[in-house]
Amino acid sequence: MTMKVEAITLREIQMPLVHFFETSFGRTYNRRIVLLTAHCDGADGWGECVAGEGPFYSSEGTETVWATIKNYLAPAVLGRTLTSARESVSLMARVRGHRMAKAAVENALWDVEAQRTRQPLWNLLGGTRREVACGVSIGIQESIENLLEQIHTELAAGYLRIKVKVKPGWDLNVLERIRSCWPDITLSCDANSAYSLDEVEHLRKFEQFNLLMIEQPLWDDDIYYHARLQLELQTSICLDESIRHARDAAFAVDVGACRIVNIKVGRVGGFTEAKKVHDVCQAGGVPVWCGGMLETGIGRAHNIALSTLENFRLPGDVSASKRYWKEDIIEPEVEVSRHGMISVPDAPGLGYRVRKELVDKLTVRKEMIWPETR
Ligand code: OSB
Ligand code: MG
Repeated sequence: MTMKVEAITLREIQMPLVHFFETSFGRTYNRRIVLLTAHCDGADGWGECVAGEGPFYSSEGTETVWATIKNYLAPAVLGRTLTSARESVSLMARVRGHRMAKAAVENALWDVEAQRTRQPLWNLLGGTRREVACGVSIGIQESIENLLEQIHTELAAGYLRIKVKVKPGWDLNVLERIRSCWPDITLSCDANSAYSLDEVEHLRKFEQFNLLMIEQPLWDDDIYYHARLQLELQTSICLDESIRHARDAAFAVDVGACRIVNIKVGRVGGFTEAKKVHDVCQAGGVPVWCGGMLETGIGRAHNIALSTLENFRLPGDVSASKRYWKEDIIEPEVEVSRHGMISVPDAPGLGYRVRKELVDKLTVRKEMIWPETR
């Protein structure tokens, strides 16, 4: 199998969220998402860039991703004939950082490779699970009552783990109320770096709520101080932002900075690196789960495929399309069973059909990029 990267289409689509999503770094109502199509000998592969609108979760945002793909990443792969999607990694390696932009390109090529070799993406990635376990991530709300109502709805829908966003002022009071309603549910929290090391005594108070984990309590670029904090806490720390690649994962596992890792394929720069992070964690006895970035169905399909790997042992943040979108851009939409599971599709490639007419309707800019004529 070979695939020649003949052209790449970049698009920005805009989609309003069904409900705003608030974290310790800000609130989002409308997503501005960069989608990418790799055109290779008659096969079209889809990638979704998971960068946020602005550089708040990470340094990337809709605008930087567009410019980086257009000016550097697309030219690095266009006109090349590849024997696997993995080969695109070394072609793009000259560009430092910009991992979410790289992942959009690489992951579209994995879709092409899966289609061309007539297998579902999960199988090409080396997955084994036929269904994946789902949790939900619930943002900061206008009131605790609103939050409790949402948790009630998600538990009734069957989700297996509730994660709530926390920040100073929206933490102990919130966890207290949740636990008084539901003493036994699997519960975790995500601080998105809202605390610092002088708040160890405050973080110690989280222990009473019997959390599955505390996600990214400290700085987004830190591993060492998380190790210091983990020594002080019984509750497992999970790292998200801090893990940019497999070396970070190896460091974090070695120094005991976390006992759980959140893998986001965009954050680590694509499927090739995500698989390495998975393997490093597995070898170190650290279970992983798949994070989410408010993706459309395309990113969601990629996340589902990744979650079939063996060491994805905990429920992920990958949940049903309808929690985010009035109408998703894939068919069928992602649905979650009464038991909180997504069944993994078997069709070649993504396993879902991209609704191109709807994508066109949502597109606010589009550019097709061709190989530079030399
Ligand atoms: O930290 O996991 C995070 C959303 C945007 C940015 C960062 C995060 C999140 C989520 C939402 O938690 C996960 C999802 O439902 O897609
Ligand atoms: Mg997180």
